Amino acid sequence: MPDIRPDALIFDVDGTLADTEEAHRTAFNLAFEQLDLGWTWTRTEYRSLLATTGGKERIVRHIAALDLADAERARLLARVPQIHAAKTRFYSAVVRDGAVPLRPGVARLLDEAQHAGCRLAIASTTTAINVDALLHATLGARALERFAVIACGDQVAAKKPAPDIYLLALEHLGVRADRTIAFEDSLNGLRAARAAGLWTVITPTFWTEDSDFSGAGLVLPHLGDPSARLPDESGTRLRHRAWLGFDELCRLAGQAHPTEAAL
Ligand code: XBP
Ligand code: MG
Repeated sequence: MPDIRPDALIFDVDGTLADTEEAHRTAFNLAFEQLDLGWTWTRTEYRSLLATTGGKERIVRHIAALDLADAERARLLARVPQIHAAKTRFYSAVVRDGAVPLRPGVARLLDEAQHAGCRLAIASTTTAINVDALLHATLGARALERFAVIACGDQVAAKKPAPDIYLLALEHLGVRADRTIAFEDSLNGLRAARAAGLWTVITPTFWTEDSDFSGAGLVLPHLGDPSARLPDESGTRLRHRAWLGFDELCRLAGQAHPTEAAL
């Protein structure tokens, strides 16, 4: 099968570019404390809450589960934007200070893809503030210029697992889904990318690893690097390479689309 080069790679942010959810969880709890809400999300609770994409939507789900009088519930629901804005201030400050690194292999694959003339894009549920903070902290002052499209947060009403954010990214890129590859970490993200027609690489984290990723094109613990080599069984899937290189990615994606017309 000839290697057929994708026109673009679309990356999810939280859990894919960087393992950010512990920082999000900490930021939520700092905001709850600052606003005297008396809430604390444990790791176990947060892992369950992550089935709901979107921080505001997650807070709404938490309020819905509380035993409250209607008036109190309505009062809290009216405060969700304020609570989420406080959380975003805590989160973006920590990320901007460099507290959350990119996952193994992300910087390397971004470089390889761009060197091969492949465009890069983002499709994330988190806010633009958070995306900017992470990209600047991890890829430098000109990071945003490397991404042809950054689709994120409330640019779409229907968040993942709906395909909307990926369809928006594809539209703004002006590329076909079958010539584009998605990178995700979660089941919601996989469903969104697959519903948009994209062959998808999954790199789960602690927060998402228990999901059934059937339908993914490739599932790896991470993308790998010379300094963070993949365990052998992953290497087997990559013809015993210890990391996912751009050429190998093209080979595997090309196998998934046997016709020349597609990827
Ligand atoms: C993951 C999400 C986000 C983050 C929290 O986004 O669902 O809601 O958990 O960020 P991604 P916000 O699509 O990048 O995996 O509080 O800004 O929503
Ligand atoms: Mg994610």
